[in-house]
Amino acid sequence: MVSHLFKTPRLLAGGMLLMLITAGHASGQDVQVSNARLSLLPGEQPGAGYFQLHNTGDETAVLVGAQSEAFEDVEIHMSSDENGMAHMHAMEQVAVEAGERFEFAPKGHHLMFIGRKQALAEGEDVEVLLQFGDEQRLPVTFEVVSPAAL
Ligand SMILES: [Cu+2]
Repeated sequence: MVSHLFKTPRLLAGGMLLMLITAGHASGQDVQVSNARLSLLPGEQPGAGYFQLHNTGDETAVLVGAQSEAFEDVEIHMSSDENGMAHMHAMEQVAVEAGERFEFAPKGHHLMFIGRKQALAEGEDVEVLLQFGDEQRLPVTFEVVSPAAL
């Protein structure tokens, strides 16, 4: 997490210098997304997007939203289990600290793809634009998968 802040003063100074040099660069460019897949249920039900987000930058990356031409709306959701009942609710944002990885996974955080605008089949690609708090946008290709494949 933030353990690098407590290393020797020399390393700390080096880190601060690095931060000064990279200041002005957007953290959105320092975010890598892998294993992006979109699980589609039949009919009009929304799809769920899962992926791993790796913040390789020096600043906290804050995911604030997403959009896709293939859907009317994309929301950030978090699933939870309350008294044995599965719930999910929308989240304003998800913050990933510098150097951290964050998993959007079944039963946890996910992107909810609402209002499909076009037919999508397993194996097809869906282009999604992830939006970060510093106005950066990161295009990510999600592969459509069956819920059974997760
Ligand atoms: Cu959801």
